[in-house]
Amino acid sequence: MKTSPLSWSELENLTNFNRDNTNGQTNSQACLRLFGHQESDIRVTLYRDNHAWCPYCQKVWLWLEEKQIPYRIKKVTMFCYGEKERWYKRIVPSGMLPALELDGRIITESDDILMALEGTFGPLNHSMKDANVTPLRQLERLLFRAWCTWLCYPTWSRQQEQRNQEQFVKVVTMVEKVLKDTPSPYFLEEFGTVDVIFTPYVERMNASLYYYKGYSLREENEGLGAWFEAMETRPTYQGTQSDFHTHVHDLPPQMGGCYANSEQQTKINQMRVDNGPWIGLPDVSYPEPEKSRQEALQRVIKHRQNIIRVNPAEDNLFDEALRCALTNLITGETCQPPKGSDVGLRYLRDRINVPRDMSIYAAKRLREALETTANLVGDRQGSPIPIKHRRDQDPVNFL
Ligand SMILES: N[C@@H](CCC(=O)N[C@@H](CS)C(=O)NCC(=O)O)C(=O)O
Repeated sequence: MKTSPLSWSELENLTNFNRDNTNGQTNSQACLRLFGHQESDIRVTLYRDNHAWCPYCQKVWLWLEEKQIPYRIKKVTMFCYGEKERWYKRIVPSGMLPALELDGRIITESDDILMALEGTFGPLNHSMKDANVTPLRQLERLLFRAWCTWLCYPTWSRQQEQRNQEQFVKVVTMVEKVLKDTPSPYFLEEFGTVDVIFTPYVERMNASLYYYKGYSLREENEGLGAWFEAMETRPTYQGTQSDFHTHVHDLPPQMGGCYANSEQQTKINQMRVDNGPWIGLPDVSYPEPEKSRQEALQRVIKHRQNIIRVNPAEDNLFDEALRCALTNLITGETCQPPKGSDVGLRYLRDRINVPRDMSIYAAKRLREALETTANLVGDRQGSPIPIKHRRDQDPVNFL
């Protein structure tokens, strides 16, 4: 059944998504995390990137959340999507992220940050220097290098592509053996530092290899599959977790390029990640939270003026089209958008970021509603997502 678009105030009445960003579950929007402490107890400030794209920042972020250390968050722009803040360059002249201020002292390099944190607050179950941890940290770097070699360099022959894949799979087999030899789904006998260290890049490997190489890391490897599932039982991980769509399009400018192979499976996976359906992709396996649609609605309502302003479509036209999509999102009814709005709807569909804007299921539902609504008026795509930079995501437009 087709319906007419709800007004902004009607839409507002249909969401009561509410989260205490400061003391509640891990989330990307908070600038202060207290875990029930007083602000005066804070000894730590984490400088991380605005969009939660930086893997080294995710490592420190996850550690702080797991240990429930009260901290402030200051968000900084990465070179690939905007201008580095001058105030940050005064603190860290290279502009590199993450950085941490601990009792007034600035520390850079994520491993040094974790070591300083554990020196002050105690280790996250295992110390970075533990004899069992050191070889696993080396294994993580080995896996990282094999992934980069496969993903980030063009190949000139099928054999070369195959060799790079085999080299990666060889290291994955070593990872699988470690996971199999422990009594828990984690890297050691219980969750700890090592899992935090593996998380950012294994998450990015899972996304990028699915999309660029037709290879599903999580589904093809039992140990890693079980590890992902165990990680997803942790609200800390859920709060920092990104999705396939976000990663496959944030990685190319950060990595200096991601190169697709010519497998049929790669084409199928690319279609699916870009055009949906997004529910059911192997980027998440915990059950969908009840309020995912409400979360998506609440987040769009909050930023609607900027969302409409940056959209290439004319403001009034896009305002109506967006309300059509949101009406579909929250009521399930299809709602005919104005002619010519397919481009604008798909432009937004392609620029929802997880977890920056909303959590993983909320984003999937919002993309689905935008696509369903766009499909009622046409099949034109939004302007292509750039691969050399992501200035289309400059946060100054959302201040
Ligand atoms: N070895 C460093 C690497 C940090 C790093 O490469 N950070 C990147 C982001 S992932 C960065 O800040 N690049 C500058 C920028 O993108 O603005 C660490 O472990 O902290």
